[in-house]
Amino acid sequence: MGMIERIEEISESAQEAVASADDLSSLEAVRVQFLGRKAELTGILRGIAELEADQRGKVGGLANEVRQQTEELISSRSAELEAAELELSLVADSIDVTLPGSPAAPVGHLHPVTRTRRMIEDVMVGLGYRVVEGPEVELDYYNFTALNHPPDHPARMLQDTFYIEPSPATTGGDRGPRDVLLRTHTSPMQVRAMEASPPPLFIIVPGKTYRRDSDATHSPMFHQVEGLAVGEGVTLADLKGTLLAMLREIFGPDREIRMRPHFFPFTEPSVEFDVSCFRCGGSGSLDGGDRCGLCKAIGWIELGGAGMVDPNVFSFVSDAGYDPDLVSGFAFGFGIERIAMLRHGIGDLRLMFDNDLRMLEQFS
Ligand code: FA5
Repeated sequence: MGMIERIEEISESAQEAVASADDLSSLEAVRVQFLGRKAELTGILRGIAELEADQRGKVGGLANEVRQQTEELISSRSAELEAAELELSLVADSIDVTLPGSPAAPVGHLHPVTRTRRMIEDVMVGLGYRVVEGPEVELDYYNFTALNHPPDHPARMLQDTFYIEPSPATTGGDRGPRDVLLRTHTSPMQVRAMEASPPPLFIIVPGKTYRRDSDATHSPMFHQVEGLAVGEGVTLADLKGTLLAMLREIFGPDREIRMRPHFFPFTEPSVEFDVSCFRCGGSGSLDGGDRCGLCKAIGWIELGGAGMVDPNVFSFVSDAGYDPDLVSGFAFGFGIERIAMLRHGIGDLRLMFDNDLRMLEQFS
């Protein structure tokens, strides 16, 4: 076979190979095969000089023409394949903007106790009170002694209180086995706050408290909010007005409150305070005449304890400027769970701490 025929054959196979390359990498293989350094056509072109003189022009001309043609074929095929690949990837990556968006990742929400605590804080900050917090691991001195609990007071008993073995490393070895405890109420912060700032003082203290209790309305860990107002001429009437304003914000503008005589070692006089029932409006019976189950037909719901700060308590903070002849004050304390249960109609306090999402998700 002559050179010319061979070049024509190469040309044909190159055309077929280019046409059948169906992606860019097989096209590159075709280019190497027909135009690369070791390709037959490259060899022919390289050997032109050695040909007979009458062959050189024809063979050289044809070989160059075929080479050029093949280059052009490859580059136009390459453009075609690139366009097709782009098209494919556009289709594969396309986003249907008409589809509904993915639902937002579920975010958590606040626990009913936290929501209720924040609501109480908002109301009290609105009345000019400062929110302060104190230690949950407390000294007997603040939890009991400085709050005028005599040494044999029943609240100090092991059955009521969680005592903590004091660690000599943190207490310097000078604390006995009954000196450190989990605070049983938020009242110890009354004394700590008065030690820290002179009167007038208006604070509320939300926080965790601990007692050896467990039933449908009592849990070993629960939350209280303490309130303390000390200044010149503060009276029991101020206490009643403050509680009324707070409870109307929480339970509605038609609520009334009442105070009943009670006893706490650190207030004198002491009261328990009730809010008029917001289900029956205080009448004890519902519209259809049924007995109101929320207040047990009493018309009032008990919320917490309060009273005028006992002068003996001031004597523990006289160095900080609390002179019972010059200042007076009131204090109150109540359970946050109790308020949350009433607001949301939750029947068992323990549900708050079971962490059952079926219950908690109802408050999102
Ligand atoms: C006190 O703790 C006083 N420190 C309140 C006080 C403050 C009086 C300032 C005077 C001046 P009491 O033990 O009654 O009082 O508790 C107050 C409220 O805490 C109760 O009305 C109740 O709502 C809540 N409470 C008490 N024990 C538990 C418990 N185990 N679980 C849930 N809530 C509780």
